[in-house]
Amino acid sequence: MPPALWYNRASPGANVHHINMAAQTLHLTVHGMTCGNCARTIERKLASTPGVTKATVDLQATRASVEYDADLVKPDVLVKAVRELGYEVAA
Ligand SMILES: [Cu+2]
Repeated sequence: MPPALWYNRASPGANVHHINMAAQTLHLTVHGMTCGNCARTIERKLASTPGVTKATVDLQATRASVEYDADLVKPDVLVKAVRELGYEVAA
């Protein structure tokens, strides 16, 4: 990656709207994923849930990490979102 791009990504102001957020990270163990599409489906679902700033799913580790604003969304909502897709969640 060119240095200029790194600079832009790290530039002050990029995360300004996050400053007052009650940022939390939730780790979930997700069972039932069989391939990368499963992981991506869960990632997309979580990332599109209001209040979620970032969602990453590790298929091999059967683990999901969700960064969210505790003022906007609660962990049980995130768990429910994954269960609605048909996967088992052990929080
Ligand atoms: Cu799959």
